[in-house]
Amino acid sequence: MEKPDKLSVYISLLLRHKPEAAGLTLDEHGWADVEDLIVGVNHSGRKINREILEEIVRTDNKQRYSFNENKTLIRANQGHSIPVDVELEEQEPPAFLYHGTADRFLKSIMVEGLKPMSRLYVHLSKDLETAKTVGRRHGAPVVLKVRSGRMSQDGIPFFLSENGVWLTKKVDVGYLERMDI
Ligand code: HQG
Repeated sequence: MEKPDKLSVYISLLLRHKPEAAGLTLDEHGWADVEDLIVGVNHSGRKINREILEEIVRTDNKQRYSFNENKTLIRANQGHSIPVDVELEEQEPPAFLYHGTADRFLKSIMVEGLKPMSRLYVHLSKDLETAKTVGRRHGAPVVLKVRSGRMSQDGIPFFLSENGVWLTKKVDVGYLERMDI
């Protein structure tokens, strides 16, 4: 059996970025049919069944996926590059949030601000440690402190995903400060 973490990466690719790779379609809210997903993943040469899928959803370290109530549909909670509306909840952010990135992006970020790049939103973490881990994915980590409270006062909306990731459309340079980590 393929290790669940590898399968999870593939499921995340399908549900966030490339559903067509397994012959899937997502509806406007990002839902895919569970049966179609199982068939599609098996067609790709990987082995999955409903039990394995439920285990992946239950144990995912970032709680990346949700089923609908009767478990006929599945979607990623956030992180999409394709334009779906996962019915994010707009919420008042804490005074500060954190963004982990790599030092090689810093120069451009300090000119352009944080942009969503290939995704729909800029992803922000509520604590420094999580941000550091996110930054490490890209290289030598750098953490930026985001004045989210001020942004919110300035009328910029924030959303909190099902799995606790803060999202916003962009962050202008004036709201950013590099941290010593
Ligand atoms: C950078 C993972 C140059 C940005 C994580 C980041 C997260 C700029 C990279 C989630 C820029 C995009 C998202 C600018 C932003 N110039 N670089 N103006 N603005 N960037 O992967 O936030 O495991 O799309 O700093 O935990 O790293 O997939 O975004 O370094 O929550 O569930 O462009 O992905 O979650 O990279 O990560 P990404 P991210 P999962």
